[in-house]
Order: sequence, then C-alpha cells, then structure tokens
Amino acid sequence: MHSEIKKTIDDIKALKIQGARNIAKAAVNALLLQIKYSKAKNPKAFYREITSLSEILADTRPTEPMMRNALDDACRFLSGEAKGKKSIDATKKNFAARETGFLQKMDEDAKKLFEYGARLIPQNAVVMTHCHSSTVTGILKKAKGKNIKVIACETRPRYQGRVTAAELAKAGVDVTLIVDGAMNLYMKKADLILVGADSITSRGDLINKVGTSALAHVAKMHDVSFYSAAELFKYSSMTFYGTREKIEERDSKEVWEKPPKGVRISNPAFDVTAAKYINGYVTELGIIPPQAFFTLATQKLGIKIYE
Ligand code: RUB
Repeated sequence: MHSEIKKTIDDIKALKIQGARNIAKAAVNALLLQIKYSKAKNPKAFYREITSLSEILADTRPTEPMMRNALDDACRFLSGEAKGKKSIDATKKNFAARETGFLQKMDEDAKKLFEYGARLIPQNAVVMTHCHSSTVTGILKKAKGKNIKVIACETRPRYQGRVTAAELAKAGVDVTLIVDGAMNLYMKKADLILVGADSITSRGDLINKVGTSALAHVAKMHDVSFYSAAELFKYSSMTFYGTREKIEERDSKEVWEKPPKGVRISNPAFDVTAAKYINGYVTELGIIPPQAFFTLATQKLGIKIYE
C-alpha cells in the first residue's frame, strides 16, 4: 500500500480526520489515490485492488455507513466496468471521473442541506450542539446573519466540541463552550438543538457521538426541538433486516491514560437516540420526519427491496 493511502487510514483511525462526511470524502479520495499508484495490468486486477482497499477503509471506523455506502457505490460501478472489454487505462479514467463526480455531488448536496438548515433556525435563536459535525457548522455559519448564539458541548473524551467552537468563532459566530455535564443547565436557554449524524437506522433512530441521546432526553424534558443534520447517504441499510449498527468502542486510554489498578474503563464512541425524540432530519431534500428517512434514503442509494 502506498504511504499516502496508509496516511489516510491512520488519520481516520486517530481522528485526525473525523466526522462522517469528512471520513467518507477521505475514503473516496484514497480510492482516487489508488488509481494513481495502482500496478494492476487489467481491469479485473484493478477491481480486486479497489475492493480490498475498500474493506480496509471500511474497517477504520465501524460506525460509518456514509463511508460504507460511498465505497459500495464505487465498487459496484467498477464491477460493471471490469466486466466489459475496456482497457485498464479506460477503466481507470472512467472510475476517476465517476468518483470525482461523486465528491462534487456530495458537496452540492451539502450546500442544499446547509440552506434548508439555516432556514430552520429562527432569528436570534440560541442553538445547542454536540461534538463536531461539519454539516452542523456549515448550517450555523450559513445562519450567522440571524444573530444566533451557539452553545457547544465540549464532548469528552476527545473534545471535538473545541473544534466546533474554534471553527465557529473564526467564522464570527457567537459561541460558548460548556462541559458536557452542564447541558441540562444550558438547555433552559436553548431554542433548538442541532446535532450531526453518523448513522440513521431503518426506524429513523439516530446514531451519533456519545452524549447525543442524553442531550435529546434533556431537550424533551424542557420541550426544546431536537434536529439532526444528516445526508441520506448516512442511512444504514443493514438495519433493515434487523442487524444492529455496531457501536465503535475506542481505546480506554482516550479516557484515562494510566488509570489506577482495578478501574475498568469503557469508551463507546456513539450512542442511539430513538426517533421519538427527534423532530426532524435536515437533509439535502429538506426537513423530513425520522419515519421518512428510510424511504427517501433507499431511493437515493438505489436499494431495491423488491426486484
Ligand atoms: C463525529 C460525530 C458527528 C458526525 C457527523 O464523531 O459524531 O456528529 O460524524 O459529522 P467523531 P458530519 O469525531 O468520532 O468522528 O456532519 O461532519 O458528517
């Protein structure tokens, strides 16, 4: 494996690249790098290279269906190409064009989503968020002109909330960072909760950074609306037949480098928020109820339940 591709893999694992959308984009870019460094002599060998790289990439973060869907889409396309009688050069060229187009479409979808999200936020609103979601910060930056105030939870143990706070402050958005334990206290000031999404199940449940479900429950207690910004590509198709999305368990050292003897540490990266706590998903098609996510996502992903 070329060192440039290896670096992408290591950076995803180490959270230097984080957030579902950035991870999915990095994975597609790694496939594009493989075109450059491939030694395959024919389309079939190239297809094998891409599928095995896709498997390695998908394993870097287990709870990331957007990456998995993007990689599956790429492999499906290439499988069709490899069946024909094209030369290796033509196959690589078509694959490069397809994946570059895929990345462009992702950006176009994100732009639409930012627009819908910004329209949702009222004038002078106090918006509370958790972790770092590039989709959420995209929306909040777009809504800046509405004189909004943002409260960002710091998000233990990796403090992605600091990334959110720094990015928003740099963009001129009024932002206050709070410790996760202060979320109930600050909920009283909030008009709306907006978080990102790693995975959406067939029931419309949300899987996002651990602490998201606590935020949703507290929001319900205070009657504050709770929204998640999620492109349809974040749909986890395996949940349709009952398979649960695996919750990534990260290194305990992220929580406590050298804990005293006898202290066990658990470090789940994500948790599940039931659809009943969610007012809506902000998607590239507009704001939709959790129950509609499955239908629209399967259409977008081209998943056929009936042949
Ligand atoms: C990030 C996280 C984000 C989603 C959405 O977790 O939970 O809310 O990934 O991000 P981690 P985006 O830091 O462990 O990757 O909106 O950028 O896709």
